Amino acid sequence: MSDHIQEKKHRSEQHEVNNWPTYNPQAIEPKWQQRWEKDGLYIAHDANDKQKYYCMDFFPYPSGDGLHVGHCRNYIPTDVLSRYKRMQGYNVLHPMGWDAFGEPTEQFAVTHGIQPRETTDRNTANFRRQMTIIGTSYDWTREIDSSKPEYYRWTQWFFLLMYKHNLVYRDLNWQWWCPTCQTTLSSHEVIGGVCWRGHTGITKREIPAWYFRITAYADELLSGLDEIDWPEHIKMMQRNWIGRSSGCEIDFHTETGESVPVFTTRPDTIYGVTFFVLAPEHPLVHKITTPENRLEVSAYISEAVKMSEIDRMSEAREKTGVFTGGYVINPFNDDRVPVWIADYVLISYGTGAVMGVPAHDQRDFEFAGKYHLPVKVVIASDGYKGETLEKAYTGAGSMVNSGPFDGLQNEVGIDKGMDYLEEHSLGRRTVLYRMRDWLISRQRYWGTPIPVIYCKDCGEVPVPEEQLPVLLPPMDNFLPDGSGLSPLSRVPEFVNATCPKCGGPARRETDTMGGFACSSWYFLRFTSPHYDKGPFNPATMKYWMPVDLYVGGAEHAVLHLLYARFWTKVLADAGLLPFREPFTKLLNQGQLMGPDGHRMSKSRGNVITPDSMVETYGADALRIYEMFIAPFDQDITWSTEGINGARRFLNRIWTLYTDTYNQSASATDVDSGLERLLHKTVRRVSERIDTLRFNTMVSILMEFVNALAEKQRAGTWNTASYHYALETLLTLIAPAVPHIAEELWELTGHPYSVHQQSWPVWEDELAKDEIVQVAVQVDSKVRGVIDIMIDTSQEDVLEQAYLHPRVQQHLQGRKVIKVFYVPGKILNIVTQS
Ligand code: ANZ
Ligand code: ZN
Repeated sequence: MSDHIQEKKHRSEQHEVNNWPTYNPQAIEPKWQQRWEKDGLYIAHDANDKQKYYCMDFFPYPSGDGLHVGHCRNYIPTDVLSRYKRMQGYNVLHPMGWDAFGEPTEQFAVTHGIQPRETTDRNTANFRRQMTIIGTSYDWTREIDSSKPEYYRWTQWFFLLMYKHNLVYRDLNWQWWCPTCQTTLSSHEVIGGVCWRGHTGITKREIPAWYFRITAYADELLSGLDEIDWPEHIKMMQRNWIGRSSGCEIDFHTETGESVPVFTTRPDTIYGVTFFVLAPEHPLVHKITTPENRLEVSAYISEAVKMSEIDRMSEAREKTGVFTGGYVINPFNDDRVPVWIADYVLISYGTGAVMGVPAHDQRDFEFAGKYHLPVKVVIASDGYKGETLEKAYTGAGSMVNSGPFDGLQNEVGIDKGMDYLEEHSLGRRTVLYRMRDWLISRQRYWGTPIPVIYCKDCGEVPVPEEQLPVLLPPMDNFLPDGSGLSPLSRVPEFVNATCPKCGGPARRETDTMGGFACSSWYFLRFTSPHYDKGPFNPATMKYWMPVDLYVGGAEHAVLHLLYARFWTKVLADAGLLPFREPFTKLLNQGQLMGPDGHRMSKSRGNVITPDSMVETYGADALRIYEMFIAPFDQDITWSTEGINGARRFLNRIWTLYTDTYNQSASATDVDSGLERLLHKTVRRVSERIDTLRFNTMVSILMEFVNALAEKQRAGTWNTASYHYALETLLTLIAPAVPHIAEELWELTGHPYSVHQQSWPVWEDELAKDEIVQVAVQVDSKVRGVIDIMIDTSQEDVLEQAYLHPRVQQHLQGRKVIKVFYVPGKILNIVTQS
């Protein structure tokens, strides 16, 4: 410790001597930010001869609360990558915009009693300011706002395009309805029985609404997943969401000869059918129900329709149902099978009817158990001797009690059964999807008006392209009034229109599109944000697209990320795009929790803003800290203690230059050890950025800085190699800590700007190294693992260990009394017990 103080004293004396300024991020950061903006340093130029790199963050809702440091975990690393790519000679497109339409923005306006236009402008300005003070290098000349007419005009244009291709339609249907939002929701927005905004009490309403026919692309949305570099869990969620199921329909018949098909994936179990179940909403229910069962059946139906599908599908819930009194005939063996209704059968899936096979389907097994229906085993496992089943047997086995199929392996029987069906016209092979069409209508004000007109004589007429945009009219009171109609229906000047076909009086559609329509194509708009002859300029689109790296939160796995893929495929089929997947590589950043370990939120009072961190520690410290605390995709808890360490690291860089730079510029000696270290460091930093491992990028920089400081202490610094290393260091840190790098670049007499320098290259021969992982223990328990170079000193290993958040956490409030280091293996920090 006392060494430390002495060193500090020594340095402060030095810079009095040198008259070198002290490190003052609050002064230098805004200065450089303004300069970069003024010089247009980050403007992306279309179609030049450089290779392009399109690096995009999810565009945010410009919420009124502004950004917290959690959001920066997305923006900082992509900024580092963009800066690095620019230095490598790429033409980088790194844009930002605002997902401004939609319920969140509108809700904020309601709460604060301000017009959404005004709150949107205010909030986006604040977001932009916050993004600027953390040193991001967005090309602000390409800023887009999905709620501006010059943008939503094209969202409407795409709607018309889909209309032309029969990919959008209007339908009267039972819809999810959120009584709090007072709007219909797409089934994609109903998660775990609550609306995506977190409201409970959602119900169903019969309402006409507009749908995008996303199911037409189900197969390609599945197969396309194999071509893209996305996190496996996101792909899995999309696969499950699409839910492809291949099976067959088997036609059962009522005793009066009406056909009632069922969907099944298991035709091999057809001889095990002992009952038949219709969804309560099935149209045949009324016909088949006998008079004596009618009362009970009606009572059951009225309860069942109130329940959400999620609840109805829940495996844990006790199965219930009622007998209709009717029967159907099994086409394979002419068995007479009783027909029940039960809420575990959904009307929206398959045919809304199920053949009950209690021996081999667990839901059917529970149902049969409850209502004393027979269980007939038709698939026998090895060694099965006719025992009573404890639960459904769902495994493989040989077919028994199955007429001509007896003795077949059941997997073979599935296929044979389907062949038999088709040969005897008893049914057909089919493929089903869980995914439904995408409901786009919202009965809310703050969204893109749906460009359709209704005429008494001509019916539904799309607004002609030349009449776009259909402008959202200003409204004083834009709240829903409980009628279930969009607030726009209260604006006569909006509603009353002229029929584009016959010129007669007509009525405008008053629903708006949900916000996910706006975000389904915005990545295309960034390639020519001011273009007005189409949604995008085909030439610049071709140059920039597809997006090379797309980074955002995992919560959009099946909403935005599926819709954007769908639009891309539609546009490709319309001949507008030469590719079919918009985002080549996708990454989800980890979440940054508040200091209390919870998600940051205003209501919890655990929000840390970039503003306060920049004010206290500087943007560069914030950047370094956010990258260092954890791997990019890992959740982690904020610690203000940690950002102190980041700030000290920057001080250390600063003093490297304070103490030695230019004191002997003419040195010619070569320090071959240092040269090797430099080449290694360049290689390792490059590799880390390439693979988005920003946390270890920082530790490598720290090691290098320590090595240089060590030379300083030892007095072995005055070599040509050392001076060269100091110069190179500034280019190496420029992407991560752009301000301090620029300031030191200038102070050391280099021409502006460090960000326009080429990224340093390494020589393979010099850059060989060996990285080892050291387990860090606190009182002999492993609390973390850090990557270090084999020859790192104990002191440096310890320093890195202290920066590890879990280690930090376990050292909190404890006094370190001893440290043991087994080089390259284990570091044990012993505290006072
Ligand atoms: C008979 C059977 C026997 C079934 C057996 C399964 C096992 P996936 O794979 O998810 O597509 N099913 C069909 N339509 C349904 C509906 N509308 N509501 C609830 N369940 C429905 O599931 C297909 C299986 O789900 C179908 O195959 C059917 O039950 C049931 F040993 O038919 B099975
Ligand atoms: Zn008309």
